[in-house]
Amino acid sequence: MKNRRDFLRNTLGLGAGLAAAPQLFAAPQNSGASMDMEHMGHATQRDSGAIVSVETPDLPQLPWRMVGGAKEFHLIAEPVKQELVPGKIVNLWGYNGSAPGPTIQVNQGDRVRVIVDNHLPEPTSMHWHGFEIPVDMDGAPGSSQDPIPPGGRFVYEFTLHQAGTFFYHSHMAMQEMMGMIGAFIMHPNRAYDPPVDKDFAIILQEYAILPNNPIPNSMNMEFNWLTFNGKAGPATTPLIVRLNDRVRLRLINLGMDHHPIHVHGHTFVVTGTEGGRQPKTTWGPKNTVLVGVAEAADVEFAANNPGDWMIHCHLPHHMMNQMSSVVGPMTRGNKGMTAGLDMEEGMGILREGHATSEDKGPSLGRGMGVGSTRDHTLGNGPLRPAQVNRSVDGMPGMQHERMQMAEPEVAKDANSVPGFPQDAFMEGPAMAMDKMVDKPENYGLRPGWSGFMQGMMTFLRVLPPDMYDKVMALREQQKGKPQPMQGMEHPHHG
Ligand SMILES: [Cu+2]
Repeated sequence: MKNRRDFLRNTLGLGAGLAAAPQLFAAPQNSGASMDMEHMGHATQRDSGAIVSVETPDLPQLPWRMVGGAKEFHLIAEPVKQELVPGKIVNLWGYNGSAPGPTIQVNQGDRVRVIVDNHLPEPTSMHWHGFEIPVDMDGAPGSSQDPIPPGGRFVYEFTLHQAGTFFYHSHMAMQEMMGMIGAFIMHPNRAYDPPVDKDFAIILQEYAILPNNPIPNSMNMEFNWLTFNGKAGPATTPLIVRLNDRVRLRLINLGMDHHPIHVHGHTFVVTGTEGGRQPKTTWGPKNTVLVGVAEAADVEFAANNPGDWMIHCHLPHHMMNQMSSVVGPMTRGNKGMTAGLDMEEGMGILREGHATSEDKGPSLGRGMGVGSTRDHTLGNGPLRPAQVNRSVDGMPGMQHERMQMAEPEVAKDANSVPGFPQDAFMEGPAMAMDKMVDKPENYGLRPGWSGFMQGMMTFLRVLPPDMYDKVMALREQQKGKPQPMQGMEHPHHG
């Protein structure tokens, strides 16, 4: 019973549109009706043995329609505005309004057509990473095809015999660093053994974005914004699973760094790579998997340990937001660095002293972006709520929600300890913004949790049945409603 028909039944649920079922993943049909991929996101039946749809938190699914015997998708390469965390809206390049672009899901054996329109101001080309397809569909600009000019279109079409975690991306190197990638999941003809109840995909990316500049520096190699599916903690949406679910997590990396992704509280096995399913003889216990550049890693585990567990890159600098010494005015004692220093100092490569010292110390600017809009020095001693609220008032788009300020607890003689401060002002209660990132998936988290979530970080929430049902009900209520970030207004419409 591990076949597509079961998948359809589980995806749609009984009575949830059986008439539409043939359009979903299986039989070709020619109506050309648009797909409602929303239905794919919540296969709630736990009939093990079925293939479940892959969820990509914080990213949309790409709908398709059947045209001339092929599943036809439409991708538009274009500049996008991506909100990494509340208030940090940056100019990236992506597909169909987001970076990464929407997730494509198909079945092994499908005939697939992808229409790619280039709405960028320069040529682009789409590469299908790892696909065994004819070379003229490979998207290598200059060798397999002419680049797609601005305003141009290229139609890719191929039959897919592979299965696994794949991705699509621009084959222009700098465009990759502007965000141009998306997940491309090829479901196998039969569910893998053992089958999973929940299947998630997370794309790992990194950007160099200085405070006050909304455009990433794609030439830079010092990355200070690290994202899961285009969001940095605490704006990442947690993975919600029911206690004792079997879970697959598909990690995809396209950037300049390799990321050791660590899952708390559970032991997993690596069941797949960017090349597809790996034989069971290779599965050994792990809790961290190094996802190299251009690689994918599928990991699977039994979510048998209840709690809100972190999933994060373990590179220390990838567990922070806006990690940068170039925070200009954010310094200690009103006498620190000003903006616009030379590169050595500007990049935190100091000739003397240490980067977190009294004189040089970057402060809140390394955190959530609050304060980086200031244009004069601001003491970074234990910050007081009034100071932060004044700072927040100066940020465009902010309404009434505030960061939940609390003074960090430091020892009386803290300043006499060489190296102090390290994390005292960079994470913790002073950085909490629970309300600003409020969403159903965050329901019931420990108050103040958001102060400790930055960079490539999210939660695996292993919930007992009642709590799981509660979160799912909240999520269902929110469906169809506009979902502005609380505490934010969005001036960037139209
Ligand atoms: Cu990392």
